[in-house]
Amino acid sequence: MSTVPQGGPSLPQERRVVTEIPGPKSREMFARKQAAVPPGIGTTLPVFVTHAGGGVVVDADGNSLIDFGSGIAVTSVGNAAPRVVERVRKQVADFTHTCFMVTPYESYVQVAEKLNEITPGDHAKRTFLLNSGAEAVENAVKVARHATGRQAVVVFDHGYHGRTLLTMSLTAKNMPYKHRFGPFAPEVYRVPLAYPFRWPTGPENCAEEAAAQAIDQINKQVGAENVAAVVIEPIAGEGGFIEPAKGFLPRIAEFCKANGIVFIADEVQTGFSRTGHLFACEEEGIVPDIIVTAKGIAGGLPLAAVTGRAEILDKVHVGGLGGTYGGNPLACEAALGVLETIEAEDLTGRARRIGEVMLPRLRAIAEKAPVIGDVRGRGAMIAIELVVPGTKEPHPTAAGEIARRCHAEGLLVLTAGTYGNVLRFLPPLVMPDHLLEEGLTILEKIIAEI
Ligand code: PLZ
Repeated sequence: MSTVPQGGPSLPQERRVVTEIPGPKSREMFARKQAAVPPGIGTTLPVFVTHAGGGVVVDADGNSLIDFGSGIAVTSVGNAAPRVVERVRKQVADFTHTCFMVTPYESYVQVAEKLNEITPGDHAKRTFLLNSGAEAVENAVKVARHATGRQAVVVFDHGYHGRTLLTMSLTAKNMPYKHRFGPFAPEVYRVPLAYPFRWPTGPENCAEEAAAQAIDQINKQVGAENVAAVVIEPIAGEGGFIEPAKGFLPRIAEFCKANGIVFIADEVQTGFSRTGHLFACEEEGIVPDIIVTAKGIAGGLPLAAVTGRAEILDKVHVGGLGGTYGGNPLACEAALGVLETIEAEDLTGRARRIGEVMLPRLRAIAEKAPVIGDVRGRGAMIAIELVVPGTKEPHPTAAGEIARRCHAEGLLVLTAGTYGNVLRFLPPLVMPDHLLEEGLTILEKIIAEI
């Protein structure tokens, strides 16, 4: 065995805590980070990574952490996944960039063909590629406005769509995303989301009432005939893994269809098997007019896509869409490697299995811990919402404290939520069972302690 730790799946799949976390080497680098990088770029856990793969992240001090974050739902196939590494390695030696708009290359077209094939709906589709989720959401809105000749965009409470001017405007939460960054883009309208745990009249009425309110607000305040697009996450990610009550999404999609509104599904966080379907829209048979993807698409290389009905995307004039790096050849090869891996290793089934392990264990933990108000999610996109016991009052300090203690024990977890009171779990889909179980055991112990 090599003495130098290797990245990717050859990395020992074990939790190993050999220093305090963060250890001395990480602390030294973090001090340099504080001096060189503005504080606006926050840090969830200040350990500096040297290797990662399978279900672990290894830091500069030799600690091996169980990864329940996947770099925010990105490394679903694992870090340094073999098929990704192999393709990218070959590509980086062949050529690194030409700009697809200047002189094209085949891998971009292959990614487009593949996305046209695997996204929901069997209508004629087109795909174009960008660098980030935010850039792709912006482009989807540009296309919808162009195709409809309308301007208004409808978004939802708890929604997150990015940090650029338009996507920040589409995002619901002020702190930290919007605070003092205005003025925001015009013609953005926000309507209620069917949030079962917090719906005033209870979860049973949530879908119907929320949809009725949303549609009423659109009709009254905007006018359906002025709406270019509705943009929605099939499960709100940053907002706290809120799965809209069943029936809500189909009702909104139906309203869009009846009124010539482009239904845009933001599957940046939910896409590529994360929720136990290739795309989360499949759960309720939703066929979006445009689907936006990023994150899990390319194993961490920057890539995002807009895939939609040919008759919508084909309306934009020649040269109206693009960007220097969009669909970079390294990122396209990575995406092809990801798609091969998902198929070969049945990662969609694997995500479902992760949910089947996590949900019952978390529900059992919640029964003994009144600080857990809700356990929810699908596949490998699972969360617990923390509340002041006996109430529904959000408890962000409990979420922060649990996360801090998990980190100290070598379990990397992320927080989320409009109220900052959600712990979210996004393991790589290739995480071995023993690490998943060990992570849950640590979580159980820490929750019992607080
Ligand atoms: N749409 C649904 O989840 C990115 C944000 C991390 P980019 N979510 C992680 C942070 O704090 O900046 C996201 C998303 C959904 C769009 C985006 C934006 O994707 O690739 O970060 O631009």
